[in-house]
Amino acid sequence: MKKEILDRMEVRQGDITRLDADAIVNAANSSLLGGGGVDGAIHRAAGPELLAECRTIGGCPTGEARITKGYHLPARHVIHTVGPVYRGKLRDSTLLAACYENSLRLALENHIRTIAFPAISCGVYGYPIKDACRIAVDTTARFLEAHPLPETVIFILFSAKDRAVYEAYFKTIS
Ligand code: AR6
Repeated sequence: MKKEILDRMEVRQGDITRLDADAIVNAANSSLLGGGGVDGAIHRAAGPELLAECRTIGGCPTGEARITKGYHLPARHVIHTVGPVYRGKLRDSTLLAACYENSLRLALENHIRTIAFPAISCGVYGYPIKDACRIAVDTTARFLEAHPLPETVIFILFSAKDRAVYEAYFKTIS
């Protein structure tokens, strides 16, 4: 993969709610009214104003994305996307790729320079991390090839194990 594209992607380990980025991505459910995992953590850190704005949106289908403000988060915006529940079908990968593509498109439209993604669908929704990582990175790389924004995409993994999966994949494509 081209160095200019690789240089626009970063892997980190940590808590996405602490990240000072133009936008962080939330692995939401289709109600957009909160839940557990990273969704619960984002709502807790952003405060009740985030839920109030989400209520005005009226939900989001799987694979699509919606943008809100970040309220009390260090991040200025939250891009909420709904990953697929993993069932081992081809359609799961199409929907997961759509989450990345649609989130990046919203970022571009909103002039976002730095965006951070958690491992969408890799918690409660059961997507295997290795497969999800490939989809996340390949979809993002294709988008970055075609667009000047976002300038930087951070993949932020909660566990050391998941970070190692991303780092190993980047080694294979560098
Ligand atoms: N920062 C970064 N990553 C995190 C954080 C955090 N603070 N907390 C968890 N993760 P999940 P899903 C990782 O279950 O599989 C919710 O209830 C976590 O280790 O949050 O897309 C929603 O409302 C995992 O790798 O999201 C939906 O109902 C990844 O984030 C449902 O869960 C995603 O795990 C969505 O399930």
